[in-house]
Amino acid sequence: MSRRYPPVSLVGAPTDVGAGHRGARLGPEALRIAGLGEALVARGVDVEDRGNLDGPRNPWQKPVEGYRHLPEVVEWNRLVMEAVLAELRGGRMPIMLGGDHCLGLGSITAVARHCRETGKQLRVLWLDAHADFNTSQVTPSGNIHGMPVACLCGIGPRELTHLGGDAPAITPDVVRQIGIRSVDEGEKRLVKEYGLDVYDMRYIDEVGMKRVMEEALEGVDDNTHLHVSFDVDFLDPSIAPGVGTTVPGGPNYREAQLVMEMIADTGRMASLDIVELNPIIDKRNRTGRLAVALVESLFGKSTLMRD
Ligand code: 4U7
Ligand code: MN
Ligand code: MN
Ligand code: MN
Repeated sequence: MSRRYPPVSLVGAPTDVGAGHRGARLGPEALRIAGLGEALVARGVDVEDRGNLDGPRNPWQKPVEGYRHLPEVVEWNRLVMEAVLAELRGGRMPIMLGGDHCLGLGSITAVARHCRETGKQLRVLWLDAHADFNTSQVTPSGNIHGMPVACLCGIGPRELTHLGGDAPAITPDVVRQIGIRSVDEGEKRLVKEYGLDVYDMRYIDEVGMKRVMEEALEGVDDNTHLHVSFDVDFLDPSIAPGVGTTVPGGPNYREAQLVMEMIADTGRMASLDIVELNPIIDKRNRTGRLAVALVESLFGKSTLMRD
């Protein structure tokens, strides 16, 4: 156990307002019950659990003009943005426990602002089966958890693109998307147009996860703030069934573990989202426990040979 980690704050955001299935609101509790806090303490990390943010309930309505629950999504993201920014300014590493992935918008908006304030270079690793780059015009569902990357890059409703004041919060060149295997037709065009750096499953199969991670982490240096946005549906559904939108053909346990270990090796991870865990669909919180095991790897848990 060589590396020292900054103090961590767990920030629960129990909502599924951005999703098409209900249940991701139980994600924070499922992660706690799977022992997330205890696992970090066992790694020698100073952990504060801030409890859960308290946002609007899920009204469970149909989309309006291409967005489902836009006012509620805005409100939850404001809360997340403020909470994450407060932790960063206090010198702590926020771990945002979702909740659905629309919350990545608030979290990364805060991180980007903090990077501007402190002169850090931002790198976002987006681990996901999906590109989350839809807009109201092209979305097949109206679910805003399919839109946060687009909103961060300045495409989307003003309330979301301007969450942190100025837009865009980030430029596409800071993002590396890994594990992608489900991109909608219109979304595909936008991903290409904006030049997102996508390591899809075909590329992972062809060159292997080690090289993918080397490429995705290239240029990360001592002045880099590395943000990891971990959508649990990144993982293959055979090992992680407890998510709302499973897509077959994802990374297996060993590949996922290598991703986390290689991130840990950089020593630069400074904020993390764990999102889309849906214990309602799960079996005995198996997916929550897997997520915790992978977070242990993110915090340097390794075999005897590497310690
Ligand atoms: B997640 C989808 F159509 N693309 O927009 C959409 F396939 O945060 C899924 O990555 C979005 O889990 C999934 O509704 C959002 C769909
Ligand atoms: Mn996602
Ligand atoms: Mn996803
Ligand atoms: Mn999902």
